[in-house]
Amino acid sequence: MTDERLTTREALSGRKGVALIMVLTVVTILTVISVEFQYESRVYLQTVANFRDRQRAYYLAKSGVEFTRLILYLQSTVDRLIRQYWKNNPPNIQLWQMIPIDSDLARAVAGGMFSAQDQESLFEGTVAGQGLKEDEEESVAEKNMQQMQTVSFAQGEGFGEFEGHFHAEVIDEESKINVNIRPNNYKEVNTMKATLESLFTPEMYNPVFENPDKDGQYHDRQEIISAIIDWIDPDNTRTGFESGDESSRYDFLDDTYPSKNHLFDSLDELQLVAGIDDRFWRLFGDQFTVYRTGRININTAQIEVLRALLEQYLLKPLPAEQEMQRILDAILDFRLQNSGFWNEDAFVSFLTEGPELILELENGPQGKTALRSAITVQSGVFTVKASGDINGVMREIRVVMTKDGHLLYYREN
Ligand SMILES: [Ca+2]
Repeated sequence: MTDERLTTREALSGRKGVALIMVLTVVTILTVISVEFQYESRVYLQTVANFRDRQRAYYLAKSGVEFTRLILYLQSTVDRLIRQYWKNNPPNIQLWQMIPIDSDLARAVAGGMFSAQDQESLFEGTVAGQGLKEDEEESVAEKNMQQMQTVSFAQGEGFGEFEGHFHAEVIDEESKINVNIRPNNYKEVNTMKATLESLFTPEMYNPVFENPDKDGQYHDRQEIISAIIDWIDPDNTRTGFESGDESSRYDFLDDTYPSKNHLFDSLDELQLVAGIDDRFWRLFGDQFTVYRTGRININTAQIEVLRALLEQYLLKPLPAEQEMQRILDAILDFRLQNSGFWNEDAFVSFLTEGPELILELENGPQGKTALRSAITVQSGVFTVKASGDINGVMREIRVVMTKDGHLLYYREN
Protein backbone atom coordinates (compact mmCIF):
# COMPACT_ATOMS: atom_id res chain seq x y z
CA MET A 1 0.00 0.00 0.00
CA THR A 2 2.75 2.33 1.04
CA ASP A 3 4.60 1.40 -2.08
CA GLU A 4 1.51 1.93 -4.19
CA ARG A 5 0.95 5.34 -2.55
CA LEU A 6 4.52 6.31 -3.17
CA THR A 7 4.25 5.23 -6.76
CA THR A 8 1.06 7.24 -7.20
CA ARG A 9 2.67 10.33 -5.62
CA GLU A 10 5.70 9.95 -7.85
CA ALA A 11 3.51 9.49 -10.85
CA LEU A 12 1.44 12.53 -9.92
CA SER A 13 4.47 14.74 -9.36
CA GLY A 14 5.93 13.52 -12.66
CA ARG A 15 2.70 14.47 -14.47
CA LYS A 16 2.70 17.84 -12.68
CA GLY A 17 6.24 18.37 -13.99
CA VAL A 18 5.13 17.60 -17.54
CA ALA A 19 2.14 19.90 -17.19
CA LEU A 20 4.39 22.69 -15.88
CA ILE A 21 6.76 22.28 -18.80
CA MET A 22 3.82 22.26 -21.22
CA VAL A 23 2.34 25.39 -19.65
CA LEU A 24 5.72 27.14 -19.72
CA THR A 25 6.22 26.11 -23.34
CA VAL A 26 2.77 27.33 -24.35
CA VAL A 27 3.29 30.62 -22.48
CA THR A 28 6.66 31.06 -24.17
CA ILE A 29 5.20 30.35 -27.62
CA LEU A 30 2.28 32.68 -26.95
CA THR A 31 4.66 35.39 -25.75
CA VAL A 32 6.77 35.02 -28.89
CA ILE A 33 3.66 35.06 -31.08
CA SER A 34 2.24 38.01 -29.19
CA VAL A 35 5.49 40.01 -29.39
CA GLU A 36 5.83 39.10 -33.07
CA PHE A 37 2.20 40.06 -33.64
CA GLN A 38 2.70 43.38 -31.88
CA TYR A 39 5.82 44.06 -33.95
CA GLU A 40 4.06 43.09 -37.19
CA SER A 41 1.08 45.25 -36.22
CA ARG A 42 3.36 48.19 -35.50
CA VAL A 43 5.19 47.76 -38.83
CA TYR A 44 1.87 47.38 -40.62
CA LEU A 45 0.47 50.49 -38.92
CA GLN A 46 3.62 52.45 -39.78
CA THR A 47 3.45 51.21 -43.36
CA VAL A 48 -0.19 52.27 -43.58
CA ALA A 49 0.67 55.66 -42.00
CA ASN A 50 3.55 56.13 -44.46
CA PHE A 51 1.33 55.18 -47.37
CA ARG A 52 -1.35 57.57 -46.07
CA ASP A 53 1.19 60.41 -45.73
CA ARG A 54 2.64 59.72 -49.16
CA GLN A 55 -0.84 60.00 -50.61
CA ARG A 56 -1.54 63.19 -48.67
CA ALA A 57 1.82 64.69 -49.67
CA TYR A 58 1.02 63.82 -53.30
CA TYR A 59 -2.33 65.62 -53.14
CA LEU A 60 -0.71 68.61 -51.42
CA ALA A 61 1.83 68.82 -54.27
CA LYS A 62 -1.07 68.54 -56.72
CA SER A 63 -2.73 71.46 -54.93
CA GLY A 64 0.43 73.47 -55.67
CA VAL A 65 -0.01 72.66 -59.37
CA GLU A 66 -3.71 73.58 -59.28
CA PHE A 67 -3.02 76.81 -57.39
CA THR A 68 -0.57 77.76 -60.17
CA ARG A 69 -3.19 76.93 -62.78
CA LEU A 70 -5.59 79.31 -60.98
CA ILE A 71 -3.01 82.13 -60.91
CA LEU A 72 -2.30 81.65 -64.64
CA TYR A 73 -6.04 81.72 -65.33
CA LEU A 74 -6.38 84.98 -63.37
CA GLN A 75 -3.46 86.36 -65.39
CA SER A 76 -5.60 86.16 -68.55
CA THR A 77 -8.25 88.28 -66.78
CA VAL A 78 -5.64 90.83 -65.72
CA ASP A 79 -4.25 90.95 -69.30
CA ARG A 80 -7.76 91.60 -70.62
CA LEU A 81 -8.44 94.39 -68.10
CA ILE A 82 -5.12 96.07 -68.89
CA ARG A 83 -5.79 95.94 -72.63
CA GLN A 84 -9.19 97.47 -71.94
CA TYR A 85 -8.10 100.39 -69.73
CA TRP A 86 -4.53 101.32 -70.67
CA LYS A 87 -3.96 102.71 -74.12
CA ASN A 88 -0.38 103.92 -73.66
CA ASN A 89 2.46 102.46 -71.59
CA PRO A 90 0.45 99.67 -69.98
CA PRO A 91 1.94 98.26 -66.78
CA ASN A 92 3.42 94.79 -67.01
CA ILE A 93 1.62 92.92 -64.22
CA GLN A 94 2.60 89.24 -64.05
CA LEU A 95 0.68 87.57 -61.22
CA TRP A 96 2.75 84.36 -61.40
CA GLN A 97 5.82 86.47 -60.55
CA MET A 98 4.09 88.54 -57.86
CA ILE A 99 2.07 85.96 -55.90
CA PRO A 100 4.01 83.34 -53.96
CA ILE A 101 2.37 79.95 -54.42
CA ASP A 102 2.46 78.60 -50.92
CA SER A 103 -0.09 77.03 -48.56
CA ASP A 104 0.93 79.37 -45.71
CA LEU A 105 -0.16 82.33 -47.81
CA ALA A 106 -3.39 80.57 -48.75
CA ARG A 107 -4.06 79.98 -45.05
CA ALA A 108 -3.31 83.61 -44.18
CA VAL A 109 -5.84 84.74 -46.79
CA ALA A 110 -8.39 82.12 -45.71
CA GLY A 111 -7.86 82.84 -42.03
CA GLY A 112 -8.75 86.49 -42.57
CA MET A 113 -5.24 87.77 -41.85
CA PHE A 114 -5.82 90.17 -44.73
CA SER A 115 -8.64 92.56 -43.80
CA ALA A 116 -11.10 93.86 -46.36
CA GLN A 117 -9.07 97.09 -46.26
CA ASP A 118 -5.86 95.20 -47.09
CA GLN A 119 -7.62 93.57 -50.02
CA GLU A 120 -8.89 96.97 -51.14
CA SER A 121 -5.44 98.54 -51.04
CA LEU A 122 -3.96 95.47 -52.72
CA PHE A 123 -6.12 96.04 -55.79
CA GLU A 124 -6.31 99.82 -55.66
CA GLY A 125 -4.70 101.48 -58.64
CA THR A 126 -3.97 98.22 -60.40
CA VAL A 127 -7.19 96.78 -61.74
CA ALA A 128 -9.05 100.07 -61.58
CA GLY A 129 -8.42 102.08 -64.70
CA GLN A 130 -5.93 104.89 -64.41
CA GLY A 131 -6.37 107.67 -66.89
CA LEU A 132 -10.15 107.44 -66.81
CA LYS A 133 -12.44 110.21 -65.61
CA GLU A 134 -12.65 110.29 -61.81
CA ASP A 135 -16.25 109.05 -61.55
CA GLU A 136 -15.55 106.30 -64.11
CA GLU A 137 -12.46 105.32 -62.11
CA GLU A 138 -14.55 105.09 -58.94
CA SER A 139 -17.24 103.00 -60.54
CA VAL A 140 -14.63 100.62 -62.00
CA ALA A 141 -12.91 100.33 -58.62
CA GLU A 142 -16.26 99.72 -56.92
CA LYS A 143 -17.18 97.03 -59.42
CA ASN A 144 -13.82 95.31 -59.01
CA MET A 145 -14.17 95.35 -55.23
CA GLN A 146 -17.65 93.85 -55.48
CA GLN A 147 -16.24 91.11 -57.68
CA MET A 148 -13.40 90.52 -55.22
CA GLN A 149 -15.78 90.27 -52.29
CA THR A 150 -17.82 87.62 -54.03
CA VAL A 151 -14.70 85.46 -54.29
CA SER A 152 -13.27 86.38 -50.87
CA PHE A 153 -11.47 83.34 -49.42
CA ALA A 154 -12.39 84.45 -45.90
CA GLN A 155 -16.02 83.65 -46.59
CA GLY A 156 -15.28 80.08 -47.67
CA GLU A 157 -15.71 77.88 -44.60
CA GLY A 158 -13.13 75.14 -44.23
CA PHE A 159 -10.76 76.62 -46.81
CA GLY A 160 -7.19 76.25 -45.64
CA GLU A 161 -8.11 73.78 -42.91
CA PHE A 162 -5.72 71.03 -43.83
CA GLU A 163 -2.56 69.53 -42.40
CA GLY A 164 0.75 69.72 -44.19
CA HIS A 165 2.19 72.24 -46.57
CA PHE A 166 2.51 72.86 -50.28
CA HIS A 167 4.73 75.14 -52.29
CA ALA A 168 5.34 75.71 -55.99
CA GLU A 169 8.04 77.40 -58.00
CA VAL A 170 7.03 78.76 -61.40
CA ILE A 171 9.59 79.35 -64.15
CA ASP A 172 8.63 80.54 -67.61
CA GLU A 173 10.10 78.67 -70.55
CA GLU A 174 10.44 81.97 -72.47
CA SER A 175 13.32 82.89 -70.14
CA LYS A 176 15.39 80.08 -71.69
CA ILE A 177 17.09 79.12 -74.94
CA ASN A 178 15.09 76.85 -77.22
CA VAL A 179 17.09 73.88 -78.55
CA ASN A 180 14.17 72.29 -80.41
CA ILE A 181 14.84 74.07 -83.68
CA ARG A 182 13.62 73.07 -87.14
CA PRO A 183 16.79 71.58 -88.69
CA ASN A 184 15.83 72.57 -92.25
CA ASN A 185 15.35 76.22 -91.22
CA TYR A 186 18.78 77.82 -91.61
CA LYS A 187 17.78 80.93 -89.69
CA GLU A 188 16.71 78.88 -86.66
CA VAL A 189 19.82 76.68 -86.84
CA ASN A 190 22.15 79.68 -87.10
CA THR A 191 20.36 81.55 -84.31
CA MET A 192 20.68 78.58 -81.99
CA LYS A 193 24.35 78.07 -82.94
CA ALA A 194 25.17 81.73 -82.29
CA THR A 195 23.23 81.75 -79.01
CA LEU A 196 24.93 78.61 -77.71
CA GLU A 197 28.38 79.83 -78.81
CA SER A 198 27.78 83.02 -76.89
CA LEU A 199 26.47 81.13 -73.85
CA PHE A 200 29.50 78.80 -73.77
CA THR A 201 32.15 81.46 -74.52
CA PRO A 202 33.21 82.69 -71.01
CA GLU A 203 36.61 81.30 -70.00
CA MET A 204 35.32 80.14 -66.65
CA TYR A 205 33.60 77.27 -68.50
CA ASN A 206 36.90 76.01 -70.01
CA PRO A 207 37.22 73.02 -67.63
CA VAL A 208 33.97 71.49 -68.95
CA PHE A 209 35.01 71.82 -72.58
CA GLU A 210 38.73 71.06 -72.22
CA ASN A 211 38.81 68.15 -69.74
CA PRO A 212 37.66 64.62 -70.56
CA ASP A 213 34.29 63.37 -69.25
CA LYS A 214 33.99 60.27 -67.03
CA ASP A 215 34.32 58.03 -70.10
CA GLY A 216 37.54 59.75 -71.17
CA GLN A 217 35.87 61.55 -74.12
CA TYR A 218 36.54 65.18 -75.04
CA HIS A 219 33.69 67.49 -76.11
CA ASP A 220 34.68 71.04 -77.03
CA ARG A 221 32.16 73.87 -77.49
CA GLN A 222 31.60 73.30 -81.22
CA GLU A 223 31.36 69.55 -80.78
CA ILE A 224 28.51 69.84 -78.25
CA ILE A 225 26.61 72.31 -80.45
CA SER A 226 27.03 69.92 -83.43
CA ALA A 227 25.90 66.94 -81.35
CA ILE A 228 22.68 68.78 -80.39
CA ILE A 229 21.93 69.68 -84.03
CA ASP A 230 22.78 66.13 -85.19
CA TRP A 231 20.41 64.68 -82.56
CA ILE A 232 17.55 66.56 -84.25
CA ASP A 233 18.44 66.67 -87.97
CA PRO A 234 17.18 63.79 -90.14
CA ASP A 235 20.53 62.79 -91.68
CA ASN A 236 23.23 60.75 -89.99
CA THR A 237 26.24 62.82 -91.12
CA ARG A 238 28.16 64.86 -88.57
CA THR A 239 27.40 68.58 -88.80
CA GLY A 240 30.42 70.51 -90.08
CA PHE A 241 31.95 67.43 -91.75
CA GLU A 242 31.60 66.04 -95.28
CA SER A 243 31.26 62.54 -93.90
CA GLY A 244 31.32 60.75 -90.58
CA ASP A 245 28.61 58.81 -88.79
CA GLU A 246 27.05 61.00 -86.08
CA SER A 247 25.86 57.93 -84.16
CA SER A 248 29.49 56.88 -83.66
CA ARG A 249 29.47 59.36 -80.75
CA TYR A 250 27.46 56.77 -78.80
CA ASP A 251 29.27 53.58 -79.91
CA PHE A 252 31.60 53.37 -76.91
CA LEU A 253 28.71 53.37 -74.37
CA ASP A 254 27.80 50.12 -72.58
CA ASP A 255 24.22 50.52 -73.81
CA THR A 256 24.67 52.10 -77.21
CA TYR A 257 21.94 54.07 -78.91
CA PRO A 258 21.85 56.00 -82.18
CA SER A 259 21.38 59.73 -82.70
CA LYS A 260 17.59 60.25 -82.54
CA ASN A 261 17.23 62.29 -85.76
CA HIS A 262 14.05 63.87 -84.40
CA LEU A 263 12.96 66.67 -82.06
CA PHE A 264 13.39 66.42 -78.28
CA ASP A 265 10.27 65.22 -76.47
CA SER A 266 11.39 66.45 -73.06
CA LEU A 267 14.23 68.44 -71.51
CA ASP A 268 15.53 65.27 -69.79
CA GLU A 269 16.20 63.80 -73.23
CA LEU A 270 18.82 66.49 -73.86
CA GLN A 271 21.02 64.66 -71.35
CA LEU A 272 21.33 61.73 -73.79
CA VAL A 273 23.27 63.93 -76.24
CA ALA A 274 27.02 63.28 -76.32
CA GLY A 275 28.95 65.69 -74.09
CA ILE A 276 25.94 66.73 -72.00
CA ASP A 277 26.96 65.20 -68.69
CA ASP A 278 26.36 66.14 -65.05
CA ARG A 279 29.09 68.86 -65.10
CA PHE A 280 27.50 70.48 -68.15
CA TRP A 281 23.97 70.10 -66.73
CA ARG A 282 24.83 71.83 -63.46
CA LEU A 283 26.09 74.87 -65.39
CA PHE A 284 23.59 75.14 -68.22
CA GLY A 285 20.69 72.72 -67.59
CA ASP A 286 18.19 75.32 -66.41
CA GLN A 287 18.91 77.65 -69.33
CA PHE A 288 17.43 75.40 -72.03
CA THR A 289 13.91 74.66 -73.10
CA VAL A 290 12.53 72.17 -75.64
CA TYR A 291 9.16 73.95 -75.88
CA ARG A 292 8.89 76.01 -79.01
CA THR A 293 8.20 79.29 -77.28
CA GLY A 294 9.71 81.20 -80.20
CA ARG A 295 10.78 84.31 -78.30
CA ILE A 296 12.88 85.19 -75.30
CA ASN A 297 11.16 87.05 -72.47
CA ILE A 298 13.53 89.94 -71.75
CA ASN A 299 11.88 90.48 -68.35
CA THR A 300 12.62 86.99 -67.04
CA ALA A 301 15.68 85.77 -68.99
CA GLN A 302 18.79 85.07 -66.97
CA ILE A 303 21.82 87.28 -67.53
CA GLU A 304 23.61 84.62 -69.64
CA VAL A 305 20.60 84.34 -71.94
CA LEU A 306 20.36 88.15 -72.23
CA ARG A 307 24.06 88.35 -73.09
CA ALA A 308 23.65 85.68 -75.77
CA LEU A 309 20.69 87.60 -77.21
CA LEU A 310 22.54 90.94 -77.28
CA GLU A 311 25.64 89.42 -78.85
CA GLN A 312 23.53 88.33 -81.80
CA TYR A 313 21.97 91.72 -82.49
CA LEU A 314 24.59 94.29 -81.49
CA LEU A 315 26.82 95.81 -84.17
CA LYS A 316 30.14 93.92 -84.52
CA PRO A 317 32.81 94.14 -83.21
CA LEU A 318 31.07 93.65 -79.88
CA PRO A 319 31.76 96.03 -76.99
CA ALA A 320 34.63 95.10 -74.67
CA GLU A 321 33.80 92.89 -71.68
CA GLN A 322 33.65 95.77 -69.19
CA GLU A 323 31.23 97.72 -71.40
CA MET A 324 29.16 94.58 -71.99
CA GLN A 325 28.87 94.14 -68.23
CA ARG A 326 27.71 97.77 -67.87
CA ILE A 327 25.02 97.20 -70.53
CA LEU A 328 23.75 94.06 -68.83
CA ASP A 329 23.73 95.75 -65.42
CA ALA A 330 21.72 98.67 -66.85
CA ILE A 331 19.12 96.25 -68.27
CA LEU A 332 18.85 94.33 -64.99
CA ASP A 333 18.56 97.58 -62.99
CA PHE A 334 15.78 98.87 -65.21
CA ARG A 335 13.97 95.54 -64.95
CA LEU A 336 14.18 95.58 -61.17
CA GLN A 337 13.11 99.20 -60.70
CA ASN A 338 10.23 99.17 -63.19
CA SER A 339 8.90 95.62 -62.77
CA GLY A 340 10.21 94.89 -66.23
CA PHE A 341 9.89 96.48 -69.66
CA TRP A 342 6.33 97.39 -70.67
CA ASN A 343 6.67 96.00 -74.15
CA GLU A 344 9.18 94.96 -76.82
CA ASP A 345 9.53 98.53 -78.17
CA ALA A 346 10.41 99.81 -74.69
CA PHE A 347 13.33 97.37 -74.60
CA VAL A 348 14.61 98.29 -78.09
CA SER A 349 14.33 102.03 -77.24
CA PHE A 350 16.12 101.49 -73.93
CA LEU A 351 19.06 99.90 -75.78
CA THR A 352 19.29 102.34 -78.67
CA GLU A 353 17.81 105.72 -77.77
CA GLY A 354 19.33 106.59 -74.40
CA PRO A 355 19.59 108.25 -72.01
CA GLU A 356 21.48 105.41 -70.39
CA LEU A 357 22.44 103.28 -73.39
CA ILE A 358 22.96 104.38 -76.98
CA LEU A 359 23.90 101.18 -78.76
CA GLU A 360 23.98 100.40 -82.44
CA LEU A 361 22.39 97.26 -83.80
CA GLU A 362 23.48 95.31 -86.86
CA ASN A 363 21.61 96.26 -90.03
CA GLY A 364 20.31 99.53 -88.56
CA PRO A 365 16.50 99.86 -88.56
CA GLN A 366 16.13 96.28 -89.87
CA GLY A 367 18.15 95.11 -86.88
CA LYS A 368 15.63 96.80 -84.60
CA THR A 369 12.76 94.98 -86.28
CA ALA A 370 14.65 91.68 -86.08
CA LEU A 371 15.39 92.13 -82.37
CA ARG A 372 11.79 93.16 -81.66
CA SER A 373 10.52 89.96 -83.29
CA ALA A 374 12.94 87.79 -81.27
CA ILE A 375 11.74 89.00 -77.85
CA THR A 376 8.58 89.19 -75.77
CA VAL A 377 7.36 90.47 -72.39
CA GLN A 378 4.61 87.87 -72.02
CA SER A 379 5.23 84.22 -71.29
CA GLY A 380 2.93 81.42 -72.34
CA VAL A 381 4.64 78.19 -71.19
CA PHE A 382 5.63 77.48 -67.59
CA THR A 383 7.51 74.82 -65.66
CA VAL A 384 5.92 74.28 -62.25
CA LYS A 385 7.94 72.50 -59.58
CA ALA A 386 5.38 71.73 -56.86
CA SER A 387 6.04 69.98 -53.57
CA GLY A 388 3.80 68.73 -50.78
CA ASP A 389 4.97 67.63 -47.35
CA ILE A 390 3.32 66.21 -44.28
CA ASN A 391 4.76 64.42 -41.22
CA GLY A 392 8.22 64.45 -42.81
CA VAL A 393 7.03 62.78 -46.03
CA MET A 394 7.61 64.81 -49.20
CA ARG A 395 6.39 64.36 -52.76
CA GLU A 396 7.26 66.44 -55.79
CA ILE A 397 5.48 66.97 -59.08
CA ARG A 398 7.06 68.70 -62.05
CA VAL A 399 4.77 69.81 -64.85
CA VAL A 400 5.08 72.02 -67.87
CA MET A 401 1.84 73.81 -68.68
CA THR A 402 0.62 76.50 -71.02
CA LYS A 403 -0.96 79.70 -69.74
CA ASP A 404 -4.43 78.24 -70.40
CA GLY A 405 -3.64 75.22 -68.22
CA HIS A 406 -2.88 72.67 -70.96
CA LEU A 407 -0.32 70.08 -69.70
CA LEU A 408 2.74 69.43 -71.88
CA TYR A 409 4.78 67.36 -69.41
CA TYR A 410 4.11 65.63 -66.10
CA ARG A 411 6.42 63.79 -63.71
CA GLU A 412 6.00 62.63 -60.12
CA ASN A 413 8.86 62.04 -57.72
CA1 LIG B 1 21.01 63.53 -87.31
